[in-house]
Amino acid sequence: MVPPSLTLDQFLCTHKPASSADAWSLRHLFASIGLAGKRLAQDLRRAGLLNILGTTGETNVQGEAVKKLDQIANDTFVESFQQSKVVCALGSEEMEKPLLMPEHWPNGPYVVLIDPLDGSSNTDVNMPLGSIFSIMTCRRKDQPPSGDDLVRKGTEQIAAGYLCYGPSTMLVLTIGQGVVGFTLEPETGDYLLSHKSIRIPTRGKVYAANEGNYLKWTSGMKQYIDRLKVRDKTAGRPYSGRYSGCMVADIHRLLLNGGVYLYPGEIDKPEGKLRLLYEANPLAMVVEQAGGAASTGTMRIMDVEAKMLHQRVPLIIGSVEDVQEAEACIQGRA
Ligand code: AFP
Repeated sequence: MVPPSLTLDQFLCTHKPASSADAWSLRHLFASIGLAGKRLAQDLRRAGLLNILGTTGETNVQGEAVKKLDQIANDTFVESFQQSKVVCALGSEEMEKPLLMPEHWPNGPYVVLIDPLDGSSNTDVNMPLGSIFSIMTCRRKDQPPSGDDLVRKGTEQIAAGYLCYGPSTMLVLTIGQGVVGFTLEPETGDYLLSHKSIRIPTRGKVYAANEGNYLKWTSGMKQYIDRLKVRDKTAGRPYSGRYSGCMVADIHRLLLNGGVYLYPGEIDKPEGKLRLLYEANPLAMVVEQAGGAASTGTMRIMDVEAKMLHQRVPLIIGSVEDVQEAEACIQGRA
């Protein structure tokens, strides 16, 4: 008889985080992330029936039209973290300013950054979506959190991960001891351990990039993408293009099969589109913990100095050899 899979909570009871984080409060934090994910997955499954497609008519701090589901996702996570009482500061793609909860401090030591709904352009067309989270602890033990507690290097993360809303809902996470994946069992509402130790292959056969931006790219970036299309049996080329509009779904594919996702800087916009603190840093921690790499094209993502809550950064992420090759082209060394 197949032994039953561990639940998320059982896993966190039996696996100590690499950091000194308190296991009880970390379980509580992940339970609140899991709960928000379940509620969101339920809404997404019935979105077309609930009048929650389309936009709210507002524009967010990124200058993007806010989708109703963006707002619902943000509210769902905020509510879950407030109920958990273990989060004392929260930053979100959908909130211009951080949400400080000093009433939860010091017993609630966690500082969390989220992209509540990744891939918003997919909401109304029933395509994959995701939620991304980055977890740190309050820097100072002697004073309640401030906004600065959120704006820190990726190397200060103690845990990170994402929810992927695809044919099944998955929660993929790291607590600094490798990467694991849980699949949501809709019947019982449990997250069950389905991927015990995710290791990304050192090289892949797939690339994910919005080639509609090709003419805006630097010559090094163009050279790299052109190279992936040239037949070369030994290097397993040409690579296949797979770009879903949802970075979480694209990176989930790479984690399991290898390859590279690229949202590079552009000649007129060298910082690119993606946000450092709640998109690039958490996915970089997950991919590195799985044996992969994450770069700006010239430096490691998690070493990037954090200066602003909604700071943007170019992102090249995936299999080590693919990222190194992209860096070599971008830096004119290839
Ligand atoms: P949204 O969540 O604002 O749709 O952005 C999604 C995303 O951050 C990432 O998930 C996609 O890979 C990328 O941006 C899509 O951007 P383009 O539409 O410019 O290709």
